[in-house]
Parts: sequence; C-alpha cells; structure tokens
Amino acid sequence: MSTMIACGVLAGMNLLAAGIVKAEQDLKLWYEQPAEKWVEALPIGNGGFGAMVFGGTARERIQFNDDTLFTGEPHDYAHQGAVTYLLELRKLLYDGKQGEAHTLGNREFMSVNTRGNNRQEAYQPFGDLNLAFAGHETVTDYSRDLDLNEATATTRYTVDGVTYTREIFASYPDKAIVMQITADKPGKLSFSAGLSCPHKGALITAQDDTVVMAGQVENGKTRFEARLKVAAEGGKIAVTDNSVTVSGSDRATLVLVGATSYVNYRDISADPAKICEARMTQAGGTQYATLRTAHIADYQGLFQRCTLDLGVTDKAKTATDQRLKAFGPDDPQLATLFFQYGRYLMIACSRPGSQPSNLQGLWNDQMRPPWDSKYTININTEMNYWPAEMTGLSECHQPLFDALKDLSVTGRNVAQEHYGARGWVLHHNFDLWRAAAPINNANHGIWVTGGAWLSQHLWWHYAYTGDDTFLEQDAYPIMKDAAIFFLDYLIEDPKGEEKYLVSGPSNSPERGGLVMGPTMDHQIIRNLLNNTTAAAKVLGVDKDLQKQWSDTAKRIVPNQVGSEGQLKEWFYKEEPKTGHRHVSHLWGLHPGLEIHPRTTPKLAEACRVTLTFRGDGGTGWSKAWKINFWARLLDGNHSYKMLTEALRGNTYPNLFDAHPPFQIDGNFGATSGIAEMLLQSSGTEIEILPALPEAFANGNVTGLRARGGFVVDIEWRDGALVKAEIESLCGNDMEVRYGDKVIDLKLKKGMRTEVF
Ligand code: FUC
Repeated sequence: MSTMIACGVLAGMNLLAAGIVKAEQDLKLWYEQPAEKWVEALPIGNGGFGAMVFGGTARERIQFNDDTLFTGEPHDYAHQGAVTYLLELRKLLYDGKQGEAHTLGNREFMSVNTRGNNRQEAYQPFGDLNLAFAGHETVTDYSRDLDLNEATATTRYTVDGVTYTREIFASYPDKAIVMQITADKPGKLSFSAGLSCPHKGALITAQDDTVVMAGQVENGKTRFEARLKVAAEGGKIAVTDNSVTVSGSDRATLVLVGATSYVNYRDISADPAKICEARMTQAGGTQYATLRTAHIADYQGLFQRCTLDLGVTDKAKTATDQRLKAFGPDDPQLATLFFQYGRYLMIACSRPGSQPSNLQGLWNDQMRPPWDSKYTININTEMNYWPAEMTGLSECHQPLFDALKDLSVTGRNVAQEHYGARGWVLHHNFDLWRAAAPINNANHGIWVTGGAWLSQHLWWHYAYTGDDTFLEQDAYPIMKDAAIFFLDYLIEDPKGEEKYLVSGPSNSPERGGLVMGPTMDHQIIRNLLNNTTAAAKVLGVDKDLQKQWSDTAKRIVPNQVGSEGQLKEWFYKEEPKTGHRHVSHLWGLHPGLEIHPRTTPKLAEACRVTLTFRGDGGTGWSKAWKINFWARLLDGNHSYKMLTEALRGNTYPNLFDAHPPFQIDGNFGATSGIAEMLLQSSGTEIEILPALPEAFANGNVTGLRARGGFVVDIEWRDGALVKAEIESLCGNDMEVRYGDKVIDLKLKKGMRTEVF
C-alpha cells in the first residue's frame, strides 16, 4: 500500500505493509512525516559537532552546531573586593534582614561581565545545510528514523517510482557530518546543496564541489568556518548561487565539517579555515562506506556495552511520537528506547575533546536560547552525567573533568575575591569562558556548592573504574582545593550549643532566597570532605588535611526532621508545604549516599514525606530526579509513575526532554533513574533489582556498572530474579544484596561469577 505526503503533511499510511518496521526490538525512533518543528527533528552528534535532521522532502534542513560557539570572549568574571561585604551579608541574614542582604548582594557580590552586567554568555547556533529537491513536493512511502544501534538517521520516500534514501551520521573518528543520498534508479538524483548562517556578515562562497561559510559570532569574538563538499556518482556537478548543484546522478556523498577559533577558555586564536581544511582532506577524501564503518565501530564500542530488554508489545509497531501520550505498562519497549536514547545522546554530545554537554546537550538553533543554553550546575549539568558511569559510558564523562580543571583555576580567583578563602569555588552557572562567580540575582546566584557537587563526579569516576592514575593526576588536585575552600568558608553557628558548622550566604536552589544554613549545601560539603579524605587515604597523602576534612565534616549541621515529619530544607527555618520543581535538600538521598531506607530509616521516611509535599508535578528534569529519588527509596512503582509522568507530559516528539522548553537533563536523569531501579551501589554494597516496578515484570539488562568496579548482568521473570552475573574490574570485596539475601563477594580482578 502506498502512502502520500503532500507538501510535508501526512496523508494516511500503513507503515507495516510498507515494510518499514523491521525487527520489533529495533532501537529506532521513527516517524511517518518530516519534522515541522525543531523538537521533531532528530539529533546526531560526534561530541562537539552535531546537527538536527528534519527529514524534509522538497526541502531538507540540517541545522548544525559546534559546541565552542558562544557569544563573548575570554574574561575573568570575579568581582574584585566582594569579600569586603561577606561578613555584612552574614550578619544581615542572621539579623533576619534577608531583603537587605539581597540588595547588598546584588550591588556588591555579583559577577562582572564585559557588558557591565552580571550575566554569562550564550551558546550559539552555527548554520544550516539546506538541500532542495525539485519535484519532491509530493511523495509516497515516507519514513524517517534514528537508529540508536548505528547512530544514523535515515529519510526515505518515493517520487514517480524512484525511492530516495538519505542516510546521515556524525563521525567522531573523522570529525565530520556525512550524508549519502541515493536514488534506486540510475540518473534520477538531482538536487542543490548550500549553507546558510544566522550570524550577520557571514560570507558564503562556492567553488567546484565545495561551499565555504566563514564569519564571526554576532555578539562575540569567536570566528568560525564550515565547509560542505559534495561528491556525485554519475551526472554532473556545478556551482550556482553559492550552492552546489547535482543533476542526473545515481548517488551523492556530502561531507560537512566545521570549526571555530576557540582553543581554550583563555585563547581564541585558532584558525578555523586551517582546521576545516585538514578535516575535509581526511573525511572528504575517504569513501562513504569506509567513513560509515569507522563511525559505527567507534559508536558501538560505547553503545553496546549496556543492553536492556523490558519486553516488546505491539505498541512498538506505532510511530514514536504517537506512543508518548499513551505510555504505560503495555509499552515497556518505549522505556527501553528512552533509556537507550539517553545513552545515545551522551555519546553524541560528550566525547573526549568536546565541551561538556550543556543545557541542550549540543543542539541549539536559537541566538538567544533559554538560559543561554550554557551550564546550570545547581542540578542540570550534574544530571547530564548521572548515567555516564552506571551505563558504561565512562569516557563520555571526560569533557566534564576537563572543564573542572579550568574551573578550578577561574574559581580560585573567585574564592579569593569573594570569600578571602583558599581553594576554588563555583556558583550556580558557568559558560564557555569558565565564569565561576555568582550571576543573575543574589537570591539564587550566590550558591557556593557548584564546584563541590561537580567534584562528586571525579570521585565517582574513580569509584567505578578504580583508575588510580586518574585519581592522582586529575581528580585529587581538583577535589583537594575544592575541599580546602570549605575549611575557610564554613562558619560556626552563633546560635546553638552544638556549635555546628554552617554554610552561608547561600541558597537552597531555587527556593527561599539567600539564607544561612541550606541543607543541600551541608550534604554536598560533607560529601566532598568525606570523598576527598577517602581519596587522600587511597593515595597515602595529606595526613593533616585528612584529619581536618573529616573533623570538619563531622561538625557540619546534620540532616534535620521538621515538625511535619519532612526533611528540613534549611537549618534555621521550616519548609513550606508547597509544590516546587526543586527538591534540593534530598540531595543526600540522591545523588548523595547519606540517606537510605536501610541505614537511616527515619531520614528516608522524612524524604518520603517531603516528596509527598512537593508532589509528582514539575519540569522534565524535576520528574527525572524524582524517578531517581523514588528508586533510592526502594519504591519501584512510584519511580515508574514518575517515568510515566515524564514520558507523557514532558517529552517532545523527538524524545527530547520538555522542561518545557527543551532541556536535555531530563533525558539523562531518566536513563539514570531506570538504571537505579535495576541496580544500586553505595561503594560497600551492590543491590540487585532494588526498585523493580511491577510494570517491568520481565526483562534483562547487561553491562550496568557498580561502584567498586563491577559489571553486572541481571535477568528476571515475574518480578523475581532469575540470574545475576557479576564481573570484577578491580578485585574489590563487596556485599551483594538481593531482597533480604546478602552475600560477601570476593572476586579476583577480571573474574566473573553468578550470584544468588
Ligand atoms: C534552574 C532551574 C530551571 C531551569 C534552569 C536552567 O534555574 O530552576 O528550571 O532548569 O535552571
């Protein structure tokens, strides 16, 4: 049966009969119509260079990005002399004068940028690759998909008996976006290909088979260049109006490369033309099949480390966008697809050498994107990396560590200028220029635990991999200085007899304004000090500091239960019983490890009460965090409920998280949450199927990772464990739990065993 699309609008079809759904377990996002909106287009990426593929017919738009294209220029954002006001801020807060503290904070304590305000810079779109196919306005048998197994997007349709197929991928080994267009009848492929740019003044020229686009970011100093090369088999290639025209061909290969002048946060003197030339010589001079094979081998080396099967029903035969609103227990494969999509996205937007994934990962078409599409670290950037270690994508964590290295330098100046403290500090945002000082507004911008929270990721990387060299050379120096900052920063509670150490001025993101004593800070700082002490012990260094850190950690305000049984959000005041997207003070439950139903049952119960107060609503990332919270509370069904809420209410047709607007954190948070339902690890214990929802009664997962260096495969049926196998990467001893059963695992490095 044939299907019709008139001018890109779906006109009814039967895809099964058209043979478009192949294997039921295909990990594919697929659609019956081209994307009209950006959040319907399909993302591809090689870590730093990526694109959104619309799958149009007469006109195709491939909107591309380079993750180093930001407004602004290298700049030190610290506010010289802000420390003069630190004591006054604390005094105002202790005297109950929060309004005055906000005013003072906004006047004297905020970041200073090049434009005389306290904002940071914005991530920018790069350009569009535009294709025009005359006569392809009306097509039949249309389909487009994104294959998560091969990281390729395909658009296919038929015009006048000729089937056209466009396959596109972003190659990490060859640093290029590569597309092949084929017609299944000889000589039937004709189209034109050009580039366009949203930045004023960009110069676009074409010669022979190549289009070049060069310019400078509109509100900044970074220069860029992109090159598109078209090669055709059969037919003719010509240049018209700054685009390349192919006529009467069988098949064409398009290679797109791009680069900017960004070298690092202090240096933007690279030559994008030279970089493009080198990249084009490599990718443009290689056969399509060779590029494709190298891309798939590279991608699968990461992607295939972790598999998940939760079962497949007939629902999987429905186009992806139509499954979302109806998501439920009868469509477990959509949960699998969403889990693996998070892993796909991580490989696509965070690879060694790239920038860390920002608020939109790598994908942005707006000159003024929401929250500048930079890095918000009072939850969002960390959430982006929650699944990295657990789901076998350890290498994808590296760009975050590279950024932390820079931030530990820029944050050192901020520690001195704002707090008169040693070490380094980072507030609630950073950008390409590694800004570390408070921004936007004192009521949420003055928040001191951004660097401390991100340092948790350094420790995790060690905990999951046991990489001593990484710990010694990369992680520990950064963790050490982050921890030293808090030795100088914390103050003794002037009110109570316990003489607790208190954090402030700071806030509980983003509720209640500037305060002394937010619970989240205390949990994060305790975690940092304990992890850093543990790291120093492993390395056998800094005995004195170890003692200072662990003594300090013990004196920090402990978690407190409030008058209604909830976990208190602030040391000095009760939490209002209202809903809110942030649930920051449950940090100790997740991603922290200090609250757990078995080890601290009263506090875990207080977390449950808080989650009930806060409700099941929220933005995409908020619901994603709640998937993780409920899993940590060992309540698989509520965890699953939050996954349902996220999929039905906060997911775009292309499965991007809908905050709304699009923000990628919810994708990664959901992947992490599903992993937490199946496996949890504390460093001393691994728990198998800790929070299995009834909706996932049958399934198997392979390649999940656990702290202590383990790879775990699990199979279950009717909600009960059938088989679990553990491989040890480091030879550590570990307790392994399934329900009430606990065993002591003593497995040599490299060995594998069945447990339970
Ligand atoms: C924080 C959140 C918002 C949004 C922004 C990027 O400010 O409160 O919901 O995610 O970051």
